Amino acid sequence: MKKWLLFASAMCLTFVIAACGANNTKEANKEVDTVVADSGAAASDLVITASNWKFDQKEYKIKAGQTVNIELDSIEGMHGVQIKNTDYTISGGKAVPVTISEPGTYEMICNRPCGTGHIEMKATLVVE
Ligand SMILES: [Cu+2]
Repeated sequence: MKKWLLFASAMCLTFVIAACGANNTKEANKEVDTVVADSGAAASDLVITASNWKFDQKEYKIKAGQTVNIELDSIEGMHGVQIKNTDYTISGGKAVPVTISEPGTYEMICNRPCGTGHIEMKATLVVE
């Protein structure tokens, strides 16, 4: 009789712990979703989405002499953007006002060591 009681309480405890664990995971996921949604609402004119190991487009276009708020969204891995031949670097979470007065083609590279495909992370910024 006592053994049964012990077994029953052990089962109850296991169930409670499992339920708590599941709730925590759900809440953590919810928080991450909210953060992503908020960063997407920032006032940026151009969002570059980076993943392992590419940017979402091969080519981005902006107008010469106009200030464009460029934001980097790393959806997989941690990346950064450097616009070559300029002083601009863009890291995640915040839009950077970029003004390039000289029309031309600028190479953009990932400036944050991010793994095996890091050196292949390149895109072109066309300033026209
Ligand atoms: Cu990288």
